Amino acid sequence: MSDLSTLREAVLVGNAEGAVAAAHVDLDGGTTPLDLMDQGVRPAMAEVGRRFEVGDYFVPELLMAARATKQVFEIVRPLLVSAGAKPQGRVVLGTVQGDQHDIGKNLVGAMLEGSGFEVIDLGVDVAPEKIVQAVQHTDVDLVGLSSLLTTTLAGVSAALEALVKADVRDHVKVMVGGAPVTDAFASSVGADGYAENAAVAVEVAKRLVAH
Ligand code: HCB
Repeated sequence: MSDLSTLREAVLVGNAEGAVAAAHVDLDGGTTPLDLMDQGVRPAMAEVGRRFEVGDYFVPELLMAARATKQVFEIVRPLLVSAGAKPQGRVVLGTVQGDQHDIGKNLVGAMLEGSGFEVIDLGVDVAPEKIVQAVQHTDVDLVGLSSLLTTTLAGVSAALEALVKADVRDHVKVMVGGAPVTDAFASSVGADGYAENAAVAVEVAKRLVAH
């Protein structure tokens, strides 16, 4: 596997063309699609976040890095999905209300699809009622919620509360993830599982639908 430094640097400076070119070189050199995202793109995005936090980067830099990441993901997604296995279950995915971040959710979705899950992606800024409707109207095994902002962690609990209130909480398992989410938070809001990355999300999903 290459050291992915060219890819990381391109993402970091928001050079989409350079990131795509580096991704092709890395994949041709034997890097797996998942390693490309988890060990190349993800650390670069963490550094983008750090620079934003300390005031070196502003929203335009975040957007440029996100654009570079999305273009890399366009190459990676079909590779992850074509790895497909036997049907595992149906998952509803969504980024919670008030939150627009979707790169991590999309990666989780592609990995789940690649592992044989059917994924219904509700998108970003998903209201609790929309999650309830998806569970009521579709035969869903698992709900996967994503939250990237500390301010939208409340959206995770709101979604879980809405499922309880609609009397459908027992019909599905719920997995949660995203940068500010922790195992302790997941337990505190009554989720069934927590995943810190897309590979773990697949393991957690498999475990939860098996019970
Ligand atoms: Co955003 N942003 N952002 N942002 N952003 C973060 C999240 C900060 C941490 C940056 C920082 O300050 N260090 C910060 C949040 C601070 C906080 O709440 N504690 C922040 C902020 C403040 C904001 C705005 C408020 C900025 C502003 O406007 N002033 C604003 C909010 C907009 C909104 O949502 N309402 C904002 C906007 C943006 C964009 C639009 C510019 C862009 C998002 C583009 C997009 O997603 N389409 C953006 C980005 C790119 C980031 C960072 C830099 C990267 C996020 C990312 O894509 N990571 C992020 C910094 C960071 O996270 N370190 C920063 C890469 C993916 C692959 O990792 O962790 O998302 P991931 O997903 C993993 C993992 O968590 C898990 O698996 C994934 C794959 O391995 N997982 C799940 C995720 N979801 C799961 C669900 C499951 O069920 C299971 C597992």
